[in-house]
Amino acid sequence: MRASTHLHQFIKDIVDLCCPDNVHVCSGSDDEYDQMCKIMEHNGTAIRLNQLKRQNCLYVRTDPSDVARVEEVTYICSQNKDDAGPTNNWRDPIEMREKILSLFSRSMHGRTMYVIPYVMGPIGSPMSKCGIEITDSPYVVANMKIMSRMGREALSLIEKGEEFVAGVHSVGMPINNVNEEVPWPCNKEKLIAHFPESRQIWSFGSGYGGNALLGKKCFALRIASAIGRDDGWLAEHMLIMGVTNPNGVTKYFVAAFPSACGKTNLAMMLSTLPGWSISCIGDDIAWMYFGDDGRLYAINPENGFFGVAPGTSVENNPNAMKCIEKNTIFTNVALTEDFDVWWEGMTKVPPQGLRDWKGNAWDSNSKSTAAHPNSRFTTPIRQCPSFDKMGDDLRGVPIDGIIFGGRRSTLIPLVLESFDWVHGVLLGASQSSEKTAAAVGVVGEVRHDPFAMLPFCGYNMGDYFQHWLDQEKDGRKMPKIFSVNWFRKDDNGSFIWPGFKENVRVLKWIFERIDETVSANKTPIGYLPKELDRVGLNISDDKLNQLFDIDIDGFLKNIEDLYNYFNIFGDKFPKVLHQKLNIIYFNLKNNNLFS
Ligand code: GTP
Ligand code: SPV
Ligand code: MN
Repeated sequence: MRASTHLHQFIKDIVDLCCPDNVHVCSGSDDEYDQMCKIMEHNGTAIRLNQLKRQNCLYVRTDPSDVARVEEVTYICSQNKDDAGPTNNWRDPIEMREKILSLFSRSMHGRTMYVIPYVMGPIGSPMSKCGIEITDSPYVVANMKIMSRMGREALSLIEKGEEFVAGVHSVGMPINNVNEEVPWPCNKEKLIAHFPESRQIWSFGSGYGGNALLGKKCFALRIASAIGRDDGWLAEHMLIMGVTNPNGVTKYFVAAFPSACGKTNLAMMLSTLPGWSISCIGDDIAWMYFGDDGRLYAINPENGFFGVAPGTSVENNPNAMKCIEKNTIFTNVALTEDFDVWWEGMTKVPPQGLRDWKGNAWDSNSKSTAAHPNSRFTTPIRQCPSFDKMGDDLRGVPIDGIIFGGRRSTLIPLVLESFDWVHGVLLGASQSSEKTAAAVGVVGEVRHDPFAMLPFCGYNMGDYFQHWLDQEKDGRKMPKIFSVNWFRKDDNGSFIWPGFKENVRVLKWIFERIDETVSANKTPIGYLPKELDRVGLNISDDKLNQLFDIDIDGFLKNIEDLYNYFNIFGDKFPKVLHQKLNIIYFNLKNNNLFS
């Protein structure tokens, strides 16, 4: 959509459709944020936490039925079915519009409709983009204030004629003679529809996370990936981090891991290696483009973290613990007697007198967890002690390394370097991971999740693979591509690799491979380290070898499964990726273990 006349028409159309009692155009001010908090406290949505322990923090419990992204009812409504591809749910845009009109009709009755103008990306960056989210949820307003550049500046850009992505969100529970206000209004029926051609998003029935904060997955990944396809850039489910060596040289990496597979933890980690340090630009989404100098640049479109709470501790992620000391919204964690928060993994021993995420008294013998496994914190990025000032750079940061990862208890080595760009793209396309609680469904099942974008690619994933291949051009300095897996388990089911801050040892190897200062073993599946820096780390040779063990039969089976999987893309699956896979299969089969 373009220009302010469209904005006013858009607002009027939604008022006519949804029939709210009031309209509030958000300024993004701190007073307005306070007002949203007060409304949530008044409605029982939120509790204010202990001011001495968590300054200006809110505690929120959702309805137990509304705790994660709903992939089954997420739709890409492109004109042609083929443009959504085999990995997305597709609906005809005209049919979907009818459905939307019926769902949203009077859906905001009895509520205030908030108009949220926001920018994804640093204001003034040529890469940044504007959005409008219309919502009937004060929880969404408060979260969007933390997660995006929200308010007056965004509005004035749009009023000056900037295009914007239009999003409409309703919790789907009008207040009338049937419904009274409840702490967490939502609807049993949920629907998240994207119109990539007209750049619109409609979300109904859920108030939670990626379902409701439309700037995040809906805009910055699904719609933006389609814009990126058209305009030659990439919108990715990736963290952005800086790694600085003892000589003071900084390189920037991006890393794509599926939901709840370690992006936030890696992005914010503290290094255990003397002289090495890590800085954070973003923890979830990267928008990337090749600059005139032939280098790949990345910006973080977001302005906050919507991070997984369980597992976060002073030990594992001290920077995250610092972030969430103030100005943070906690959703579906446990509540302590003195109005502080707790979750599994925060401390070894849970405090007495906890209330669980459903509000019930909880005891540590209980089979259920005190915090929901997908409980989260929303916190401003600038509160991260390792926030890198380059995060505000209008051009973005130059990327030297791209990392793909997943949660795999077997097979996939701790780290591996691709032979070349095409092989790197194949590594991305081949990603699979054990399912986590971030989406509704069975946890633990291994599923294919190419580029960690399975739930987030707004167009045909076959075209998406080709779009990645097309990035390689003469005159461009292609980043090296790596794969990592922190989650390999031993026969007892324990993680072999300590992970978290020790991951810096892997980052060091990656850094030095890019610098060409460290050698590697060439194997049929890629380059593996000859050795990792183990100074100060207590891990046996045997364990380390397990992390790099190539199970040939296992890999052959894995590749056979990949052939089947890639078939779903038909002619859209790029031939060069197939050829690359054939070579790897052949070399494994013939035991060509090279060097
Ligand atoms: P989304 O926000 O859903 O996209 O997730 P994410 O990729 O940012 O995942 P996050 O860093 O929040 O980690 C999710 C879970 O994985 C947490 O419970 C972490 O404790 C755990 N985790 C993260 N890094 C490691 C690691 O290196 N080793 C192990 N064993 N667990 C890890
Ligand atoms: C994810 O699931 O990858 C998230 C959380 O980052 S949500 O914003 O809910 O999608
Ligand atoms: Mn994510």
